[in-house]
Amino acid sequence: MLKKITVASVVIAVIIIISISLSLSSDDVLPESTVEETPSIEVQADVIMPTKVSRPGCEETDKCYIPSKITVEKDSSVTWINEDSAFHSVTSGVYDEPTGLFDSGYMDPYQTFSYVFDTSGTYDYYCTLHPWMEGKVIVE
Ligand SMILES: [Cu+2]
Repeated sequence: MLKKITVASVVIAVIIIISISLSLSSDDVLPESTVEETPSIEVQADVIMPTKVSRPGCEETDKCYIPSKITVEKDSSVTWINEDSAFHSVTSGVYDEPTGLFDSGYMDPYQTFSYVFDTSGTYDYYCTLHPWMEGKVIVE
């Protein structure tokens, strides 16, 4: 009985030592990455790509980009942020027919993309990876 308890406490001690050393080593890595990522968290985005839009369904409630339609004044910039865990893009035009005006390329999670609209008009955009993701910028 006593031997079992001793073995068990040795196992627990080893687990504790391993978890402490793991948390110490991850603490060593954290400060650097935290410093670099802080600015992007403070970015105020105008349009959000929310979670789970990489699967169809968001188009039914028009929430693949939130808001899916945004109106700005001429010479204003619009900033998008990818809050999903999957890649997305902000690409001018409609699916398979990009206009070439702007294209974010594949955006990593929490990456942002901005574009300044210097001409009035209505600009459709979409995600090159997910055909159901569509949005619109209206420039007045
Ligand atoms: Cu997408």
